[in-house]
Amino acid sequence: MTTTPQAVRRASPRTRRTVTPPDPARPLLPDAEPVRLLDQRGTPLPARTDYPEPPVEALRELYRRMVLGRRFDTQATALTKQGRLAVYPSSRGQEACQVAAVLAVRDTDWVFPTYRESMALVARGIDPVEVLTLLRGDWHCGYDPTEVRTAPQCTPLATQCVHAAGLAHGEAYQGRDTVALAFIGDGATSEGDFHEGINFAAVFKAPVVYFVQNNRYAISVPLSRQTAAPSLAYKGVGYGVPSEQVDGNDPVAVLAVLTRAVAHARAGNGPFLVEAHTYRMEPHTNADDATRYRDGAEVDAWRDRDPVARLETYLRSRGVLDDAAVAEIAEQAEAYAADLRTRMNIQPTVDPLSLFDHVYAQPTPQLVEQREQVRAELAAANDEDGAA
Ligand SMILES: Cc1ncc(C[n+]2csc(CCOP(=O)(O)OP(=O)(O)O)c2C)c(N)n1
Ligand SMILES: [Mg+2]
Repeated sequence: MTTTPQAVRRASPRTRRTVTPPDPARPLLPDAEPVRLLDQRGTPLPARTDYPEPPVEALRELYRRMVLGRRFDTQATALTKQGRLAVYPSSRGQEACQVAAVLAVRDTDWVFPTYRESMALVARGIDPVEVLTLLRGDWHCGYDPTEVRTAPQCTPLATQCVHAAGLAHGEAYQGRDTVALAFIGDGATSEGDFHEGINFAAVFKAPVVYFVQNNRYAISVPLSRQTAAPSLAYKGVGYGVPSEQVDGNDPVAVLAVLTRAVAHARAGNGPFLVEAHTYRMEPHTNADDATRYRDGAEVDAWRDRDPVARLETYLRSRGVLDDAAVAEIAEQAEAYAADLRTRMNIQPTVDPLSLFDHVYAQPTPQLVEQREQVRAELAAANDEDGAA
């Protein structure tokens, strides 16, 4: 029965009811606690219907790529010490995020990484030497972004959030069901481009998953100096974007949450934001000294939540991983690192003028002028060498 204003007026105070409209923000809100499917030791927690556990074969593959990813990461750090790599931002400790994220998307989807995501890129199957080309300083990007559907790693913070929104919108506009996965750090969520990108994606229902790896620091700036928000996941809600928070050191939960976020975006429901709570075990890059701003006890506490050990314990308890399988995967990781070492020890020949290629589809007049300047300087230097 519809209640007319007259009916309300006639009703006695005892029968009058106030109808509270449903809260439109409710379906967007993250869980109060990060989603967790394994405890710190790798023991399964009660199953959840909203985040079903991924198939066990997917978890085994996740483990294998996390072990390879960690070995790649250690090798890359060693290459900086040998002078083979200019700089390397390690993602040790963030393996669950790096690997589960790329396993949650298809090869036909697009990934938008930052400088931190070298491990994610190798987990996506990109040649590790091509991944490290940027960090060696040889080229803007070592792989062909269109071939591997992975944008170049972004160093200007948060710019990838805008690129991802544009690409996802364009793909949807052309009738394709491509999803864009944009990685971003905790600190970079303070940048304007994050807000502009997520707002655009929300308004145009662009299929983007914004994946915030909250590793608690932006170089030396701790999260408490970065934001007063109760969780970075709430930053999506203000833009009308459903958001979730997850234990970023629980590989099973990260894969489950991202799988649902990707399905949400692919089904035409617009963007989704996931915040993963994790920790950067190494300094910001090899050029940073983290002991100047954080305490060893804090690092040790996170060592106890190691994502690789946690998944290994779980898979062993499920009977799908044993000593022989662990040893075989470790051997694969050693062979992978040895091959990377050998190939990174070959000094490449880089044409300095190639610096100007592929910056814009059509070079700007300034770029043409700069290129000519460099060409003339190189020619003059060559003449001097010849005359000497
Ligand atoms: C627009 C811009 N401002 C500042 C910097 C310098 N910078 C490089 S990394 C970084 C910290 C970013 O921290 P976070 O987003 O948490 O990512 P993380 O490095 O922890 O993965 C800063 C300030 C930059 N690269 N771009
Ligand atoms: Mg950070």
